[in-house]
Amino acid sequence: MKTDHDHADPLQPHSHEPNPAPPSEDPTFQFVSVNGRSRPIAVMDLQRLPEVSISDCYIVSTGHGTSGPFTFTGATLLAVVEAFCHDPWSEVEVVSADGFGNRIYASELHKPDPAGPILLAYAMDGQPLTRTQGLVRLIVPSERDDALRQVKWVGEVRVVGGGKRP
Ligand SMILES: Nc1nc2c(c(=O)[nH]1)N[C@H]1C(S)=C(S)[C@@H](COP(=O)(O)O)O[C@H]1N2
Ligand SMILES: [Mo]
Repeated sequence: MKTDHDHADPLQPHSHEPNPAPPSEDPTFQFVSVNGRSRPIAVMDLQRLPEVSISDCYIVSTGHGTSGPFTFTGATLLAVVEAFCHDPWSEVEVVSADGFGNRIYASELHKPDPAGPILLAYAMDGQPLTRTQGLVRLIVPSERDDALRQVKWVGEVRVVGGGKRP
């Protein structure tokens, strides 16, 4: 039987691994714009954008249970894309150095779920995220599917140009 996870997109993985071994100690990630230009973004750059905190976030995993509730703090992914990309765009790929990643559609950013907007979080419960916790982490407040969208150690944010549709 086909399930939601039966597709070829590696950014919508069907297997899930908590992967407790962080690939890097450096929270800086590369922002790749629609035109292919790449620039590094450090936590300090995220902190210049409006600070958003979302309470009652859970990291849901079948493997090791559910943890939380946490309050994650960061910049919204929408604010990051709008600050650093000035071309029309339709999707954002958020990928970790370990290859784990997620695809986010513009519609999800423009019409946030009632659970809260999608964040690039740099703090949890008022403390900077540690290497083990994910340094800069994608937080998708609405996601309850084995934490498949809660990308730790964001290494690259790639903006995909307009024209593509979910
Ligand atoms: N970079 C990266 N992020 C990841 C994963 C991963 O393998 N690599 N696994 C995901 C899965 S399946 C789970 S259950 C959670 C575990 O997060 P935790 O260590 O905060 O509980 O991280 C998610 N984010
Ligand atoms: Mo998971």
